[in-house]
Amino acid sequence: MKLSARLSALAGVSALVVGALAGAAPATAVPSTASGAAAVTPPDISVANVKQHLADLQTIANNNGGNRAHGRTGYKASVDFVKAKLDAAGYTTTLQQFTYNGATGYNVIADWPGGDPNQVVMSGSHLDSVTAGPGINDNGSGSAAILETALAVSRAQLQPTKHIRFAWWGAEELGMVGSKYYVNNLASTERAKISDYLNFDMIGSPNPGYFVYDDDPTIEQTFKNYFTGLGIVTEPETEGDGRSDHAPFKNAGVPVGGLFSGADYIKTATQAQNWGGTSGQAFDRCYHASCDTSANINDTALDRNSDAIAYAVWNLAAGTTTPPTGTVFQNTTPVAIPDNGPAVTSSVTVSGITGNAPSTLQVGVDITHTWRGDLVVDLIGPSGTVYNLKPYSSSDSADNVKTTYTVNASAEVANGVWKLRVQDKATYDTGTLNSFKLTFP
Ligand code: DTR
Ligand code: ZN
Ligand code: ZN
Repeated sequence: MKLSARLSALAGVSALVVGALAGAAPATAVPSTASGAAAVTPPDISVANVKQHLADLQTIANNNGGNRAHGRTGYKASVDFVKAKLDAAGYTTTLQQFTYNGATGYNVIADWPGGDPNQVVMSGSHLDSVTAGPGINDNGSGSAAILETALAVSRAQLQPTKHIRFAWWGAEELGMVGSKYYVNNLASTERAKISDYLNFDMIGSPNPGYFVYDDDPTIEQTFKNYFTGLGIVTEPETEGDGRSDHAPFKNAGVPVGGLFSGADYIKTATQAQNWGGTSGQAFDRCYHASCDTSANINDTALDRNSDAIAYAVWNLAAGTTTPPTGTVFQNTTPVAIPDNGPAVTSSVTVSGITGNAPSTLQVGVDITHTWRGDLVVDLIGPSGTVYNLKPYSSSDSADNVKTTYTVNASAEVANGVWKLRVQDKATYDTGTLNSFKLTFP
């Protein structure tokens, strides 16, 4: 561990030094600064993060016979992938099972705790592909975008007025089987609580259009406001009304809306003038084909539509971003991570917290690394209990680990020395543990 002069760096921070480990860098505690409700500023959704989810879904298809279709192993792997991320982010998740064509299907339902249970803003995307291919635009794109939006809600620790729910539907490609199952099995009292259902099916088409469903006027206007702000014209979605998972909701009387970047219809000359791309060609020439891979995505469309989703969720749920009300302990001394070498640690000393650690301990990790799959990251509590935050994954070639994990540390006394342990388990890439932060809510 590098123990170089970091005190000068800390001097500029108006933080209280509460603990210094013998022989380790000081940890700082930033006291709570509750300041009331903040303005509703939707976050900019990182298209890089959305694309990483798409790369992961592509890998799942590659490892499971080339698709993620209902009843195939690639579908269940997609479900497990999405659910694990949501669980780690603090969502209450439910796997809803159904049977279709003799195979078990799954919907993933994720509820963000809080908000008025009688007013639910729900966003959904189908997670299944056709059997012909990996289904990255149809519908990895919607699935990845709402996943990243859900993670952004968690990062903001949003305390919305309305309750926020997300859903990933099974077997849409076989006739909206999963979403119909959900709606049919929802008590009418529960159905009546859904004030908005937003659907995202194909939002990164390679020759994109910007289509807004013209169903509920408020939802439609919300999306239009976003695109108007970007100076982008939109058109009402006409490529087959009722051809996706919003249909069962609409039929049950739920206000619906959504975004769509086009499937196998042909882009007109006027549309190409407005949106760029190629007229006389389909919005998605790989629609339902084996070439619907991670190469079949227009990054700009994916980026704009992802931001539009967050804009709509934030505005329709009238969120207020929670000011940081917790107590923060952090260590900002950089620690080099040796290549394929021994584990390194960064420590903070927690004091002044009564009783056990929370079930929602926030563990902020900031690591720069050129191949993060090499890294195993663990939190070690004062008792010595190890909480794995990130496993080794040879295939995850993305850079960096810059995220906040939620850890159930309620079996552990809060006060004491907590460590973040990082080990690089493979050769070629190295990096630095830049900071380690614990937030006690
Ligand atoms: N349901 C689609 C594709 C699709 C076709 N038209 C629309 C309109 C609105 C949303 C989606 C679609 C599929 O999964 O194949
Ligand atoms: Zn689709
Ligand atoms: Zn489809």
